Amino acid sequence: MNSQQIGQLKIMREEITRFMMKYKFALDEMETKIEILKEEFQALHDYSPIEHTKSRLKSPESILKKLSRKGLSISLESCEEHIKDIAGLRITCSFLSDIYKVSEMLQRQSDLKVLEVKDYIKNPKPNGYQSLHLLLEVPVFLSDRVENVCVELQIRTIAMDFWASLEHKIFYKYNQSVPERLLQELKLAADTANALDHQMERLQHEVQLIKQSQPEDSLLEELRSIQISNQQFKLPSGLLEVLSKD
Ligand code: 0O2
Repeated sequence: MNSQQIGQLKIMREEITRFMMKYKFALDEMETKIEILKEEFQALHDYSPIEHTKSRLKSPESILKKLSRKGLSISLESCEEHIKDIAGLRITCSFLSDIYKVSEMLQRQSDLKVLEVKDYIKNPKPNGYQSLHLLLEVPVFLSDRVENVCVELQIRTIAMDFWASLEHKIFYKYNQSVPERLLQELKLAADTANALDHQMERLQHEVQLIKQSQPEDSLLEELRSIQISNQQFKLPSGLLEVLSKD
């Protein structure tokens, strides 16, 4: 490689780094938002609808492959315009209804712009794939400008995630040409996962009802303390009397 080519490589590397960084920052912003929702819910409702989150940046190699597969031109502008999952974030929820709760909470945030919603739960893919997909535009405040960056968000239950991870592995193992019998079994497994999600949803409602009819003593004990993150605070005794005087 001659010195001119090395110079060009240096410039290209810097451009790609800048380009990828803004997607990484958009993921950081989203992860903070989700962590806040999670902690707030946990503190106020003693329960979090979010089990865990996972984020990833698409590798330059996968981005290139996707552009070629779609017959698109190879440039950073083309990536930005056509590849919407460079920044990908997956939220795994405990229950089906939590998926829509989390999605609504995020869609209500005024700094986020919803570009697209694909509901593969109401309309599962023919293979049985289920998840709620959102394309969101996130403002990223850089040193000299604000960039609106696209993030693909997938929200699913633990059962949906379990199925999708296995299906993904099987597809890779068979290099996409999966035997018909396996495809049918995968579809059956997706139906089972779906039935499990509905059963868990019903159980969760029952547990909520039991919690509401908790004995007064243990309820009072619970109401006398506040848990914020990993700190627990006891409310001062006599606080209710002091407050009710005002
Ligand atoms: P990876 O490695 O997870 O990133 P697109 O291909 O994104 O331009 P499309 O089809 O409109 O176009 O996207 P869609 O339907 O929103 O789905 C994109 C992502 O959803 C996939 O990303 C997967 O992560 C997931 N997904 C969609 N369908 C399936 C499925 O049938 N099985 C599994 N396991 N995952 C699915 P990538 O880029 O394919 O992969």
